[in-house]
This record gives sequence, structure tokens and C-alpha cells, in this order.
Amino acid sequence: MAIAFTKYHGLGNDFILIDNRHQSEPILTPQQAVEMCDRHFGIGADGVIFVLPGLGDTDYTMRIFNSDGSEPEMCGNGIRCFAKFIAQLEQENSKEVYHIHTLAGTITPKLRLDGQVTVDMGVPRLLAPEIPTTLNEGSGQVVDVPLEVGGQTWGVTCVSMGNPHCVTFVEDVSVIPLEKIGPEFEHCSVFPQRTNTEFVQIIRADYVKMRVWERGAGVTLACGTGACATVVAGVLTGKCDRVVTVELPGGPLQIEWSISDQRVYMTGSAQRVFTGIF
Ligand code: ZDP
Repeated sequence: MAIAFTKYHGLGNDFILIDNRHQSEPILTPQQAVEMCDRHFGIGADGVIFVLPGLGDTDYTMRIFNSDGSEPEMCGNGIRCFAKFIAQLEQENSKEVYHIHTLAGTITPKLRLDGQVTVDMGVPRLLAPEIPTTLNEGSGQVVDVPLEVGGQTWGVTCVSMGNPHCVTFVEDVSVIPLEKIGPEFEHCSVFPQRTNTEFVQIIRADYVKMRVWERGAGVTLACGTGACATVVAGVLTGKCDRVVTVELPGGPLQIEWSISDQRVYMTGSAQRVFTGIF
């Protein structure tokens, strides 16, 4: 079967976008997505994203397969790429704001004149069962709680942006052995749905550096939901302002955890790279 696709990236977190508007189930199986994501035997990507018909009063539905074939609830860099892709598909009928149905609820990206995309990522979920984690006996917020991983005790803060995140503040992100420690966090038994894992170095209250090990994708150059979770964790631990630049290996994201509506707003780039037939 020949499958038309467009490749996008958000700060080097790269995705294969599929126009799946004609049917409500993805045209690919998770296994086919794994093959397409392979960087040596396929197109190469951190995930495959499908543009499906909307549900209820939403414009479209977004579904994602990670490069290991698992399906996350949400994808922050992916939804910026998604917004650009649908604007490209709709051409002169494109809109400034879209309402997108995801497994994490309705997410609202806004295309800006400068080419960046601002996304209303919704209200973060902070209670242990919502993340989910069994830390703190599975109840209340999980803020700077000790967790032993890889023979070391870390102080972790857990946040759900629809998908699970475990944030650890460290002195120096450059020395963290991500490839080794990341999988141990991802599969730690206190995270029944596994977890995305962020290591964060505070430069200033409004500027932090973050490296990520993604659930189902491994080391990536950026993670939008992870940057949002980082700022929420920074505010909860008293380390960050409400408006923060998060520097990722692939570039910066602007994050605001709004005090007025408690929603998280993420602004960053999304770039089309090429189109093709698989
Ligand atoms: O939660 C997960 O399983 C993630 N791998 C989903 C992808 C998150 C992403 N990197 C982001 O930007 O939020 C795309």
C-alpha cells in the first residue's frame, strides 16, 4: 500500500503526519508505524500522527503512535506540527484557532503570524491517581518525593499533562546518563502506565534547561508536554516563575502556567521538512 505522508518537526522532535480525514480509525497499525519510524530501515521519526475527523464540536481528532507502537494520550510538539499540517491541507480555508480532540481532552492550538504556534494545553493534573503513580501511597500531590532509581535517591515531582511526567531537578543536566537511567524511570514499578522523565537544571527562575527520556520513544531532542510539566513542577517546588523559557536540546519553548485560569500555554515552532510516499 502506498501511503502519502508529510514529515514535520518541533525543535527536532520529529513526526510523520498522515492525512486520515476520510476515516475515523488510523489507516496504519502500530506495527506499521514502528517500521516507518525506524531511522535506518524506514522514514525515521519519534512518532506517527494521524489527522482524523473531529468528535463533538472539535475540528479534528489527533492520534499518535510512539516509535515503539504504544499510544500516548497527548503530544505537545506533535500538536504544533498537527496545526501547521491541517492549515496546509485546508489552504485558503484554514483557520487561526483549531479545537482538537485528543485522549487528553480538547486541546486548542493557535497559529500565529510569526509562524510559531501557541497551544492551550489545558489544566495539569496533579493528584497521584491521575498521573498515575503509587508514590505517596497513591494519593495527594507528588512534590519533591524521594524515589530510588538506579541505586540513587532522586527528589521527583509528578505531573500529568494528559500523559505522565516525572520531573527531577538536578545541578547539571549535562552529566545525567539519560540512556541508562531513563529506561529505569520509565519502567519503575511506581508508574503503572510507565512515565516520561525530565531532568531539569534551573538557570534562573524564568529560564531552565531540560533533557528528556520519553516513554515509548527514548531520548528525544524536545518534548512539549514535558516542558509544560517541568514548569508546573518548578512552580510547585518554588523554583520557577509562572512564565519560563525551557531550553531543550532542539531549541527553546515558552511556557506559561496561567494564574488566572490554571491552564498551561506553550509557544514554539513547528517546521515542515518534506513530503513523500511510503
Ligand atoms: O507520553 C508519551 O508516551 C510521549 N512519548 C508522547 C510524546 C510526547 C511529545 N514528545 C511531546 O512533545 O509532548 C511528543
